[in-house]
Amino acid sequence: MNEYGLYIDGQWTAATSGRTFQSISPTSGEILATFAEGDGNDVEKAVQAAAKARKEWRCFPAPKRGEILLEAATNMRKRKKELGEMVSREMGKVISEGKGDVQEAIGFLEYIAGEGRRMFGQTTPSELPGKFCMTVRQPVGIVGLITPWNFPFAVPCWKPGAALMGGNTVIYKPASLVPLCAATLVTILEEAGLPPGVLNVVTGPAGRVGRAIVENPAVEAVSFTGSVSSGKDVYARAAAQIKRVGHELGGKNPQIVMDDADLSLAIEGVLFGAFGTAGQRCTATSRLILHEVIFDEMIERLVAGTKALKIGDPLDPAIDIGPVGSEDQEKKILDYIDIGKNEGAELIAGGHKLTESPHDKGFFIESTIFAARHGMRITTEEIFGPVHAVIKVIDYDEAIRVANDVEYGLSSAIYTNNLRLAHRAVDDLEAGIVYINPPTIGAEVHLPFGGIKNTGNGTREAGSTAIEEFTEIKTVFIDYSGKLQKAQIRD
Ligand code: UN1
Repeated sequence: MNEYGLYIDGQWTAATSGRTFQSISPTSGEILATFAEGDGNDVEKAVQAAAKARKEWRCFPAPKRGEILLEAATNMRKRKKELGEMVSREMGKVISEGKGDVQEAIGFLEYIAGEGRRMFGQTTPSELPGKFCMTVRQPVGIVGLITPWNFPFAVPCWKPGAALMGGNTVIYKPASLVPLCAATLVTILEEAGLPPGVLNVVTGPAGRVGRAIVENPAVEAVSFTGSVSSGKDVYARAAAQIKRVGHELGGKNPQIVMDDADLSLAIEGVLFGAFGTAGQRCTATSRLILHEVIFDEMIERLVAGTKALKIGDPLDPAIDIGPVGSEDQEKKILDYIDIGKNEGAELIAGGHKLTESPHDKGFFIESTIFAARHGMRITTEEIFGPVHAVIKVIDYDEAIRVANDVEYGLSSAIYTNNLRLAHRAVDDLEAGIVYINPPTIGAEVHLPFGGIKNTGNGTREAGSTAIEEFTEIKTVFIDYSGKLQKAQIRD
C-alpha cells in the first residue's frame, strides 16, 4: 500500500510528530493509502520553503508559469480516466462525475495558463503633461489554500492554479478525506516542471494544520472553501493580522419552477441538481420552490424520478448516486432527516440508510425528499447530502421571497419560459450565480464563481476574477517632463 509524506521544498517528508492517517473508501471501507499527519511545526517548515522559493518564482515570467500549468493540464487529460476513477474511489462520486471533476480541473488549468499572457493592468492619461500612469499586477506573496473534499481535483486546481499563476508560493492543505487525489495532483505539477518550494502540501487536521496556516505571520493571504462556522473562525484569525481572505462557504440553493415552465426539463434539472454528487456540492439544489398550479404534478414526477435513481458502487457506470463522503457526513445527513421528520415535514421519498449488501460496507443513504414549509431547518440550513426540500408558493413574488430568505447566496435557478420573469429573476435572486432553465450546479470555469451574504466575502474564484484573488495591484506614475509637477495643486 502506498504511503505519502508531506510535500515540502520538493521533497516528500514524514510529519515532525511521526503521526499518520489513512484515506478510506466511502464505498467499501478499503484503506487506499497512508498519509503524514502534519501540525504547526510542519506548516512552519513549509512556510520556510515557500519563503526561500518566493523570489525565483516571482521573477519566473508569467507566460512560463502558464506553460507549466498547461503541461499539467495536458498530462491530466491523458490520465483522465485513471484520475476520474481515483476521485470515485476516494470521494465516492459516480464515475461520470469523477471524470467531470478532472475535466473541470483540466479546463481551469488551461484557462488560467492563458492568464500568463494577459495579467492585464490599466494604462490611463495623467492630469499632467509628460506623465504616464498605469497599474501592474504583482504576487501577494506566500498564500495559504484550504480546499474541500467534494471536488478533489477541480477546486484544488482553482486555488493553487490561480495562486501559482499569480506568482505566489503556496502552503496547501487539502481536505483529509481526499489526500490521495491531492498527492497525485502534486506529482502532476512536479512532473510538469514546478520548481521545489513553490507548492508545499501539509496534510492533517483542520484544527492544527489549517489554523497554523491561517495564523502564520508569513502567510499573507488565505483562500478557504468550507462551512460558514469554519469560515468565520478563519476570517477572525486572519483579521487579527489584517490578512486578505477569499471565502466560499456553501449554499442553500433554490430551484424555482413557475407555472409556465417546461416541467420535464425542470424534473431532469432538479434530479441532477439535488442528487448529483449525492447532494454534496456547495451548489447542490437543496430547495425546490414550486408554483402551486404545477405542485401536484411536479411532486408525482419528482418522487417517481427519485425512486428510479440507482444507488451503489460509484465505479459502476449504471449507478446514479454513490455513497456520501464519510461516517461523520452520513451521521450529519441522517440527523437532518430526523430533524425534518420532527419539525413536521412530510417524507415523500427515501429517508433511510441502506444497510443490506452490496451497500453494507459503505455510507449509502437513499435520495430523500421532504414536502416542507419554508422556515423549517431543513429549508434553511445547508445539509450537504441527498436530502431535498420542496416548498409550495402562490406566485413569483412569494417564490423570490422564499428563495432569498436564507443566510446563503451562492447559486439559484428559475425554470420559466416567460422572458419578463426570467429577466426579473436575474435582478431579484440574491445569489452569486443565477441560472435560467438549467439546474443550480455546473458552473463553467471561465466565469466567476462565488456568492453573496454568508456564502462569501466579495471574492470570486475561477473566470477572469481568479487572478484578482491572488495578485496585488501596484499603481505606477512615470513623469518624463523633466520637472517637478504637482498633481492637484492649482487654482
Ligand atoms: C463546489 O461544490 O464546491 O458548479 C464547487 C458546480 C461545479 C463546482 C462546484 N462546477 O456545481
